Amino acid sequence: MTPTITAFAASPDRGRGLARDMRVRWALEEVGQAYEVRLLSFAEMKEPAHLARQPFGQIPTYEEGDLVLFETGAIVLHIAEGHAGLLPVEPGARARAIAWMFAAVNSVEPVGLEREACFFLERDKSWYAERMAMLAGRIRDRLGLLSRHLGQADWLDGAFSAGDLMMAGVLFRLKPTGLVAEFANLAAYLGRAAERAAFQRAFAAQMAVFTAGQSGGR
Ligand code: GTB
Repeated sequence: MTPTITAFAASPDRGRGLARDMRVRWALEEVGQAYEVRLLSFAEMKEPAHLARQPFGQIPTYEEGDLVLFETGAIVLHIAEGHAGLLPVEPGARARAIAWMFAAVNSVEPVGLEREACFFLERDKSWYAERMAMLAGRIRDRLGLLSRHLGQADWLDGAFSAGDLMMAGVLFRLKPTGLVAEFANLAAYLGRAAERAAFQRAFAAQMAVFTAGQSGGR
């Protein structure tokens, strides 16, 4: 059964691959699973039909027959559990790969989101510059420890896994801050992830939505 995901009809990132449907598209591409996309306007995201899929009125969601899922991490885990290629078979390595998925969204993404919220919502405050510097410091601390763990390895724990997919997804969104580039091994890690053919296909697919929107078609 071909799953359907939801994505922004008009992503504010203008096709830069920063919205979270990118991670789901990438996971589906990694495992070779075709998918369909339901594009939603911001108004449609808050309507009952979408709130039934995603209680917070956000994208992405994932539908496969009767199963409706939200939360990127849960969706990527479901995809990884249903197909070979994104999770190791050995139970210990599999559990560690899942731990890295959680680390991406629980230990690294939140510091980036705090900075983003400050950037978008608190620019008019007298303490803006000071807070931004403090939040950049927090990101730097997290990335420094991640960099220390990665060392000279290609991936976080053995072969590329859903843990790397989620971590690279988080780092990709942090890239415009310039903070990832401060850590050469993390910049190279992200480069390796983005060079993967599946990433490239996912990126092109979300960019095509933006391009179609620009030309008036869909
Ligand atoms: N925890 C949820 C998950 O992981 O699935 C979070 C989902 C989420 O934040 N979705 C965002 C959304 O629907 C899109 S990805 N926002 C609309 C709303 O809340 O009303 C976040 C995002 C949005 C825009 C950019 N951008 O333009 O650069 C980047 C990332």
